[in-house]
Amino acid sequence: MKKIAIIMGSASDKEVAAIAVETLKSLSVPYTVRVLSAHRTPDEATTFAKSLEEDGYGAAITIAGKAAHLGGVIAANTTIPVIGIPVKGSDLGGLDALLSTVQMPPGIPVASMAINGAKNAALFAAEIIALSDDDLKNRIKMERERMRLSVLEADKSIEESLG
Ligand code: RP5
Repeated sequence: MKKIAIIMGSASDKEVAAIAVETLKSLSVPYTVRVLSAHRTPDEATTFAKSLEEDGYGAAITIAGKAAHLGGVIAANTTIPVIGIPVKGSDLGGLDALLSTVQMPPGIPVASMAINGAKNAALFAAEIIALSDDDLKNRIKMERERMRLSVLEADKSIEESLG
């Protein structure tokens, strides 16, 4: 199975990365986690991005706050799909990172998730890998079924308590 690369711009993004890791683990998707900064370690980030495809990665998740250029830098150096998670910072609430991630110039796409949207980033990356892996596709479908049943259960208990 292809692997997912999870790249965070700083160790301070660890809590967001942990949610992506937990989601990939629950689907038994192999992953690697790195701290690589577009600004502080640009050479290392570029080198890692350039080797993604030959190292067996099928998608990359980038996690960055503030002037979040990490997704763009990784995407500029690989043709595997890049999914960006803008991180909520203390000053602008993550709007800065959201706009930096989503407003890529035509030609180098980054699929931006919501601010701190680590769960959906991991699910989206897993769906990309699942295009060529039916077992993984079934595990994703089972997870959706579990969600459906939990909403039905919530509906039932709300009816009992407030209905
Ligand atoms: C970004 O700047 C990182 O992704 C992080 O979200 C933010 C702040 O980084 P630190 O100053 O906490 O290292 O590059």
